[in-house]
Amino acid sequence: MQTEKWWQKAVVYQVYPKSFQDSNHDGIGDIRGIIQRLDYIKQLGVDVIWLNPIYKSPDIDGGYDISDYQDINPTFGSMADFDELLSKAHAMGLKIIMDLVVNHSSSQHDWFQKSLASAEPDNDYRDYYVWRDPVDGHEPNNWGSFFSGPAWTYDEQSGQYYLHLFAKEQPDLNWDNPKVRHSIFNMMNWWAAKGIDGFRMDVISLISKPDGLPDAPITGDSIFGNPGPVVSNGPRVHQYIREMNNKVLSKHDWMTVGETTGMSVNDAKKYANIDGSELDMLFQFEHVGYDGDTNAAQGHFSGYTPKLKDIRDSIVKWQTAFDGTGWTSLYWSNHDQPRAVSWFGNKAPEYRELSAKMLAALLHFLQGTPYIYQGEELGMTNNDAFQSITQYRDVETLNLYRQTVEQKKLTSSKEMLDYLRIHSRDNARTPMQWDTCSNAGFSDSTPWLETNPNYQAINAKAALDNPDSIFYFYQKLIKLRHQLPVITDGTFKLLPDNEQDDHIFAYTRTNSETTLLIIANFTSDTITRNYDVPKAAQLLIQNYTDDQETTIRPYEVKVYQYPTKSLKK
Ligand code: ISL
Ligand code: CA
Repeated sequence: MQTEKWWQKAVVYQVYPKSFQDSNHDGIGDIRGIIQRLDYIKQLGVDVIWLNPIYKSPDIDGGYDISDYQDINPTFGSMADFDELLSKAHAMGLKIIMDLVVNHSSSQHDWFQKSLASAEPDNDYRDYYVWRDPVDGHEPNNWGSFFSGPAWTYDEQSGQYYLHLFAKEQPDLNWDNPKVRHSIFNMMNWWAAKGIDGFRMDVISLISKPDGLPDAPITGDSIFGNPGPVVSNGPRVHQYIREMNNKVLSKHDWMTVGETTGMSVNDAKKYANIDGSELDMLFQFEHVGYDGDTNAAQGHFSGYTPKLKDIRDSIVKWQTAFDGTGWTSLYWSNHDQPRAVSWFGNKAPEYRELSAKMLAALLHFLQGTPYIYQGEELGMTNNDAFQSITQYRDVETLNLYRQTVEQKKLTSSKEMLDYLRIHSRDNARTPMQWDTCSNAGFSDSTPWLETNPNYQAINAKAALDNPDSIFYFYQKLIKLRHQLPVITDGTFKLLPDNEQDDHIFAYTRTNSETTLLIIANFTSDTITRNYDVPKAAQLLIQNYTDDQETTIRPYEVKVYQYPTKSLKK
């Protein structure tokens, strides 16, 4: 495997600016707040910061509704603040990648406002978006929005509908229009001139809509078709991304990561191919139980809980398929997912730190580029204090609640509230927990979203004061990745007999020099397993203080290192 690109050895730290650090007492995180905390990010040892959207936006969907791609949301600061952040980060050896949200814009974007103005052929901007006539007095097709309700909104003035796969304030851009592509590529090059280090590309697999916009299959008792499978990997998506590569990406030493939902390995390889003609890597969703989530939009709770076998099968599949043929990204959580320790680990006080470290090591010894979502390095959890819908802010959550409870698809709101405490995107968006001051040191005013009350125990200050903290465990993992080539270039192999194991995930990484053996207990059970560890093996990192060899304790993780040619004992 060729591992010469800087991003193949990099670790990324994801900052959700709204919830990271408030610097001006309005209860909302901002760019100056990030500047204040650069030392903390640097101390963790990561190489890159991915910023969720900070552009001008009415903020219907956490900034994923952009009204000006070349301006900063005043709530977050000014362009001068951004320039300062970028130059300070660079001076510290930290790169910054931005979020590129170009499947849709905000309905407040100038392009959409001009598009709305008239349906006459002389309106150049009409065709920037996807407009269709009604069919039999109804929506042009049966697509539902990913955020509940129909994917079409009617415009009285012109008598046409516009498409929005997400909220109605997020109209889909028409990528078939060369002017749209030209405008987007220009905008990207404008950011390149500022010196940013790449882009994370929001739902980039959805940009090419299928010809004729056919109805989508209806599942469950939904009245809408799910456009996901119909719109993903549309007919011209690779043509458009190659054009973007040609006109923008290939000109800069960037890293790019495409967010692509519902992707097979073979589909994914087309985007993240080794020849560099499209993107560097993707976020795919299989291991985070994406499919478990989508049922919720129909008011059905599949009861999906993460099972080791599913997660392991998925990881093995992606590790194996991409070995030598492409590059993947590695993550347990982000701003759309529940907190990793709550979903995959165990947040009970006796297991929280152990399971957070186990998850960290399990992921960080895989091949790919690891992403750490803010607070993951502290073992931050879902917010159990969310007891009422009035405490939530996320548009997906609120729409889902409206659709299921207020429209009486569910008889009680309790079921929904229980579901949201596990799955709502707001779990990941509660303010970063810095210390024991009021509002966790995030802000001295009431935060835009409630702080998780457990900040008294779980916070950055406590972590930095404790040499055994999850924070320092991540710091060590990141150092190891920088030091040991095998973590980047080694071949991944599941141990024989591990495929059906309900408790342990055990794999090796091997290059010509070094082999790493990773043994992780995904459960709270104590297990006996004999892994035939070579005599020459040394423990590289572990989350207990001793090695009981064949006895593997709750959430134990241990990583052995030995020369690849060492004899078995
Ligand atoms: O969040 C989800 C499930 O909880 C997904 O359906 C999510 O909407 C999908 O992964 C796309 O996410 C991205 O685009 C959205 C935005 O709301 C998300 O925050 C973003 O990550 C629309 O721009
Ligand atoms: Ca602020």
